Amino acid sequence: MSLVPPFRRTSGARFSRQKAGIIARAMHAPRTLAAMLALTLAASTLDARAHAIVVESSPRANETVATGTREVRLVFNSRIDATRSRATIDVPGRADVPLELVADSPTSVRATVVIDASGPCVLHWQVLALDGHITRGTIAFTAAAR
Ligand SMILES: [Cu+2]
Repeated sequence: MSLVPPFRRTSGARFSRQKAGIIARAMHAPRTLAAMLALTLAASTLDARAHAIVVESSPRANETVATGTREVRLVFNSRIDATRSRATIDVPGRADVPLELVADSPTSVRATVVIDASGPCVLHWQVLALDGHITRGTIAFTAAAR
């Protein structure tokens, strides 16, 4: 210990402080980026969860159902305000038929529709999620006389 010249110790200590500083700086940027990315992902996940997205429907997209009186049901991934949600349906011969939505559960609504003829149908839905965001979408299906 006493044999090591003082300048050697000093320069050695300086070198390692410098080296440590470079490593710390080099690691700081990726850590910050990773943290920001993690926050962004967390925020977008929360946001996606808060928005109402259809997770189950009847009819299902591209399904073929029998003509007649059918029940339409939409299940969402989050709670919705059924009173501020709307749906219309295009059925063969009639377009934009308003549906009377009934709250089925805090996350689902249902309605009854009469489909008189065979052909393509499109259900248009618009719901208000409890986070205040409105989402909308369509579900296309086919009606066939049996
Ligand atoms: Cu939302």
